[in-house]
Amino acid sequence: MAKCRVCNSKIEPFMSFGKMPIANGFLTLDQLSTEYFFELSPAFCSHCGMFQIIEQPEAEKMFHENYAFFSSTSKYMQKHFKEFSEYVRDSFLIDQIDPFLVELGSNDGIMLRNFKEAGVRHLGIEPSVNVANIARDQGITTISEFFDLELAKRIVREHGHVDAVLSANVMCHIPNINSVAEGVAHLLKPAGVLVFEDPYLGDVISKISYDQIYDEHVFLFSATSVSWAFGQHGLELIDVSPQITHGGSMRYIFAAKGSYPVSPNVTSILEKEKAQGLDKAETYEIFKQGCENSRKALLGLLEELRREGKRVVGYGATSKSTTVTNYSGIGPEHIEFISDTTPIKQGKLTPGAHIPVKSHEDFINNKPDYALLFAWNHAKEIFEKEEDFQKQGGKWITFVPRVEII
Ligand code: DWN
Ligand code: ZN
Repeated sequence: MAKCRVCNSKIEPFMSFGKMPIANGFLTLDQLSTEYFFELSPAFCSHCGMFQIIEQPEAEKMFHENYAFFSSTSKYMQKHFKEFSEYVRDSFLIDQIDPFLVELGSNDGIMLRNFKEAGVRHLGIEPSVNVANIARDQGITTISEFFDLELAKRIVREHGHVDAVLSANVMCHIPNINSVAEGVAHLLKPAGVLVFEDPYLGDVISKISYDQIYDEHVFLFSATSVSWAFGQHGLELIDVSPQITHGGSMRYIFAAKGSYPVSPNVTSILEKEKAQGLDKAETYEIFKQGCENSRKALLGLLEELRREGKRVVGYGATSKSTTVTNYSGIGPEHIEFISDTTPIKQGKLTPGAHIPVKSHEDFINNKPDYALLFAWNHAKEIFEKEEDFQKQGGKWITFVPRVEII
C-alpha cells in the first residue's frame, strides 16, 4: 500500500486514469517505440488532506534539457507575473535594505525579470537547462538544480538568508515536499516569507478539470493540505489569495509561526474547503464519476463530428491535454493536428495519443470546422486573438466545466 508523501499515512487511489506517458514528452517518429508509460492514479489522504498521485515518474524524465513548456508563451501570464512581483515587492520587500529572493522553478525568467529590472538581488532555481538558459540570456541569475534542504544550506552559505522564497506552478510538482519545506524554513530570514501559487484543488473539483492531473502535478493543493504540510516545518499560513490563472489557482503566503498576524482570509478559506467537502472521501467518488461523464461526452462529440466528416483541430498542445487524450481515447482519427506556438513541440507527436503538433500558421492557413480548446485556461487571450476564426464560421469546443460547442 502507498504512503502519503506528506504525513506517511496509508493511502489508496480512488480512481485510475490508466497508463499515461510523460505529459510534456513530445515525440519524434523514431522515439515512438521507446515511449515511457506509468499508471496515473490519484489519491486523497484523509489524515492530512493532501491530494496526490500515487506514482510519479522520476524527475529527470520530466525536467531536462529539452523541457517543452516555456512560461512566457502567454501574454496574459507575463502581465500576471509582473503583478505578482509588484505584490511581493510592495508587501514584503519595501522596507528591506538590499533584499534577496529565491524563486523555485524560475522557468524562462517570467517572474524574476521584473526583479532583475528593479535591481533586486535574486536567484532562480530551474533544473530544465534549456528554459533556464533563456532566463540567463536576459541576465537573470539562475542555477539548474533540484531544490531541497541540501541546496538551501548551500545557498545560505554562499549568498545568505533570503527575504522571500517565491514559486509559481512549481511547488505542486515536487514530490519531496518535506525536504522543500525544511529547505525553505532554513533559507528564510526571521521575517522572511514563502509565497507560492498553484492550481487549486477546489477549482479542479468544482469544474471537474481533471486534466490538471498529470505526471508533473504530483500534488493538487488546498489551504488545508498546505497548512498541514508546511506547518510540520514551523511555517504558518498567514494569507491566501485566489487567482484566475490556470483555470483557478490559489496563492499561499507562509511565514515562521508567530512572526506575522494571520489574515481572516485563512479562516474563511479553511471553512469554505470544509463546506465544499474537500476533506471527505465521498467528494472524490463524485469527482471520479464527473471525470467519466466528461470523457464520455467529449469522445461522443468527437465521434459524431467524425461521422459528419467535420475537420477538428486541437488548440494548445498543453500538458493537460495528455491526460484528456489518453484517458478519453482521443487520437489522430478525431483530431487532425494540434496548433501550438512553441517551436520545440512543432513537428512532433503528442505523448501517447500521437496527434501531430503544428504551428499556429498551419491553423491560420487551414482553418478547421471546429477547434478543441485544450488551452482552456487561456480562453480569454485566445478568443481575442482568434476572432476571425469564429467570424469565418469556425466553432470552439471546450470541455471545462462541461463539454460544449461555442
Ligand atoms: O504547471 C504547469 C503549467 C504552469 O504549465 C506545468 N506543469 C506545465 C504547463 O502546463 P500546460 O502545458 O498545461 O500549460 P498551458 O499554459 O495551459 O499551455 C498552453 C500551451 O498552449 C502552450 O504550449 C502554449 C500554447 N499556446 C498557444 O499555442 N497559443 C498558448 C497560448 C496562450 C496561445 O495563444
Ligand atoms: Zn497525508
